Amino acid sequence: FAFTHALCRAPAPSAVRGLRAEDGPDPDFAGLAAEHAAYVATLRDLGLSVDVLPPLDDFPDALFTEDVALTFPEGAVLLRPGAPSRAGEVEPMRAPLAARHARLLEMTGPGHADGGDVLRLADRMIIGLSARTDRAGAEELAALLDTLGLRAEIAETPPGVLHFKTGCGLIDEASILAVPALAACPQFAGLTVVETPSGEEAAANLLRIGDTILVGARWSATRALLSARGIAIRPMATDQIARIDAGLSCMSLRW
Ligand code: CIR
Repeated sequence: FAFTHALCRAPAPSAVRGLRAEDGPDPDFAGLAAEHAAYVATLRDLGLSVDVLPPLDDFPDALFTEDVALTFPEGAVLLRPGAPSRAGEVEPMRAPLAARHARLLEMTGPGHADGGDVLRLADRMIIGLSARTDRAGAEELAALLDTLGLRAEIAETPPGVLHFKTGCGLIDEASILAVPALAACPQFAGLTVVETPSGEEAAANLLRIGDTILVGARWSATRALLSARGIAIRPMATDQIARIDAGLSCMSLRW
C-alpha cells in the first residue's frame, strides 16, 4: 500500500456514454468530473504524486486507467482490455508509462486482460478470469509478471461481477473485503475474508493507500466495519461513476 505515484486521466464529456452492464441512466458529467477531481485531490492529500493525463473523447471509459496497464516499482505492463471499445486506450498510455518506468512490458495477444481483474497481494498476484479477462490473456499476463519477479495465480470471477476487484479489495495485508459470491475464492486461502454487509456489495471496490482506505460514502455499514478495525477511512462520492460500473480502484494506476 506504500504507493508514491499515481497516474489518472481526466474524464472526457463522452464519459457519460461509458460502458455499463445493465441499462441505466447516464451519469451527470459535472458530477462525474467532481467525483474524479475529489479522488485526485484525495490521493494527493495522502502524499502521492499524481499526474492527470488529458481526456480522450474518443474513448468514454479512458478515465479508468487501471484497466489498460499494470504498474509496479519493478516496471509496467501494457494490457489488452477485453472490451473492444477500450482497445484504443492502450496506445495513448504507452508514452506516459515509458516516461515513468524503466521497464515497459506489453501483452501481444491474442488473449485479453483488464487491470481491474488483477489484485496484488503481499506475496503474489491474483488474476481473475471474467468477461474481460480470458484464460489466454491471464496466462500471457502471468508469464509477463514472472519476468518482473511477480508470481501470479489465476482465479474465477463470479458471474455478474464485472471485474475481479469489483468484488473484493484488500483491507490490510492479511484481510480482504469481498462480496459473498467471492468469499470462498480458493486463492484467498491464508487471508481473513470479511464479507460486505448486505446491500453494500458495491463497497468491495475500496482502495487502500498507505494507512487509509478510500470507500464509497454511501456504504455506512462498511464504513463502520472498517472504522471498528481502527482504520482511517476517506468516504468518497461514487454515485456517478457507479452508473458506469466503476469504483475507486479503477480511476488510477498506482506504484
Ligand atoms: C467498463 O465497463 O469498462 C467501465 N465502464 C468501468 C470500468 C471499471 N474499472 C474497473 O472496475 N477496474
